[in-house]
Amino acid sequence: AALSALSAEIVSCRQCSRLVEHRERIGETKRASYRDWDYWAKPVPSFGDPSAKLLVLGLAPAAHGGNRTGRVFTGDASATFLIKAMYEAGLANQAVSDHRDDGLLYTGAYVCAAVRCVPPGDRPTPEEQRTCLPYLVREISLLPNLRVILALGQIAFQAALRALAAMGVERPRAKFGHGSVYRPGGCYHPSPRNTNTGRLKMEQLVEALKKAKTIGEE
Ligand code: DU
Repeated sequence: AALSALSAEIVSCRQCSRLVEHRERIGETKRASYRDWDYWAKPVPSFGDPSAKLLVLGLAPAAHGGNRTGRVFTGDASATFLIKAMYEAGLANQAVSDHRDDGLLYTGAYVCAAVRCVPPGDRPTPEEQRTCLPYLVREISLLPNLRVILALGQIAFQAALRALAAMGVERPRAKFGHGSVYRPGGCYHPSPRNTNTGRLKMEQLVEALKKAKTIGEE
């Protein structure tokens, strides 16, 4: 209930005027070409298993991915790649996801993004990242079983470290150490600029997810 109240609050957020304008402009210009769609054009809430041990953290919604569907990592090339890997790693009940009511369920994983609105050029400003961070801190606090955060890309990784620092988790370790509560890990973002260039292969993402899942269960 607290998680869904937080999601509702996130969805109605209008703090970053540049992002509000951008997400709504995309909605206005694209609604015509997605006539059958209820084009989202709002902040995108997180999605997944509230008892998750693993948090998969992306950068921000994509213009015609999450910003269109209303569900994080759904409906674009990055999402297609990630969902397949989630399925292969035993974290998702299906290998494809293209709209927000397609029956997808994550088990043991919760998926969110460091910034909740689509940013111009996929690049949120440092101020936008700072403004959005408290949502991540609160969301992490509402996941009682969380142990591992797998950050997809550098911005997500920084957000994870900052969120943990804000929660008073000192110098979170990348390797297991006595007393560490959360473990942050990184992986290249599954965007076409990494997956089409061979920088991130499907088996590497599946491996990173499986490893994070195993660590969470230790
Ligand atoms: O309605 P709800 O139980 O708050 O779940 C919202 C949304 O989260 C649901 O459409 C599926 C997803 N979800 C999940 O992926 N895995 C779970 O274990 C529970 C919910």
